Amino acid sequence: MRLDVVTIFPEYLEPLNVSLVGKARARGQLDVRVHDLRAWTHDRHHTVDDTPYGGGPGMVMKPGPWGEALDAVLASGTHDLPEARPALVVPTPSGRPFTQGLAVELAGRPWLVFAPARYEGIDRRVIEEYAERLTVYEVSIGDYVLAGGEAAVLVITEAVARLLPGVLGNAESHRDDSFAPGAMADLLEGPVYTKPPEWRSRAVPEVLLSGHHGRIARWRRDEALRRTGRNRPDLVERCDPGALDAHDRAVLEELGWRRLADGRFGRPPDDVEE
Ligand code: JEW
Repeated sequence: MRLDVVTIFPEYLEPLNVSLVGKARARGQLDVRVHDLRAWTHDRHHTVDDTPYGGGPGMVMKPGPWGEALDAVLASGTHDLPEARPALVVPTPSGRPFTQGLAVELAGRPWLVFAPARYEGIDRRVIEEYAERLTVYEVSIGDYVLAGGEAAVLVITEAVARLLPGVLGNAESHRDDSFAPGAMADLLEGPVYTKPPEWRSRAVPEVLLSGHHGRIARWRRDEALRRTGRNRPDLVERCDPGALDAHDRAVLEELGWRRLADGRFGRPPDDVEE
């Protein structure tokens, strides 16, 4: 897979030299190229921003440098074949949510071009222009406000790179990752432990040392359910009732969840005295 990143902060992408992505690059599994947007400016101050039409606070990234940069990056590859065409990925707080499903989709593409913005974002005409030639993904990595898209590029790149064939070693291979579509009925994962069996007077839960695989599986599932109910009630609410066995239902009811008419579970009302 080929990845290009066009940014005014190339040094922000240094982590792509490290760890999983860095190793995939060293092995030739990933071809990563980082470009300085200011290389496609022509004024003495290498200006990439200007005031917003219509007024308002902040600055907007000018379309000129982005157009020249993206044209140059696109021209540097052979994408005559439609299936080899790059996808343009633009991080923005108003994009579609970045999920494991979208990571899988992006991992299936041969070439991703990232356009992380700064200021108040990029002049809309740039996105419209490239949407006529490429698949454009405007993506949000979460409901919080970053100062620019570079950190989102690092997040998306790591989630995508680990899905590429041969990038993960056997030791860290894909298990039933939470959020992988269909994983464990969409429950969060429970806690994990390793040696020693006692650390600072804290024992590893005895069931995990019991060798009783049935009891271990049940305990892990209970812990996963408890954690999901506490941290992600939205996942419990949309859980397919067919994915829950009688024991699961008992655990949820013990935690105060109520069974609704359709078999799904409803969140107990907050702060209601019983
Ligand atoms: C994010 C890129 C570039 C992604 C996620 N644009 C914009 C914008 C910004 C702040 C508030 C409103 C709009 C700043 N900003 C970015 C923010 C990505 C840029 C400029 C981003 N959160 N924030 N998930």
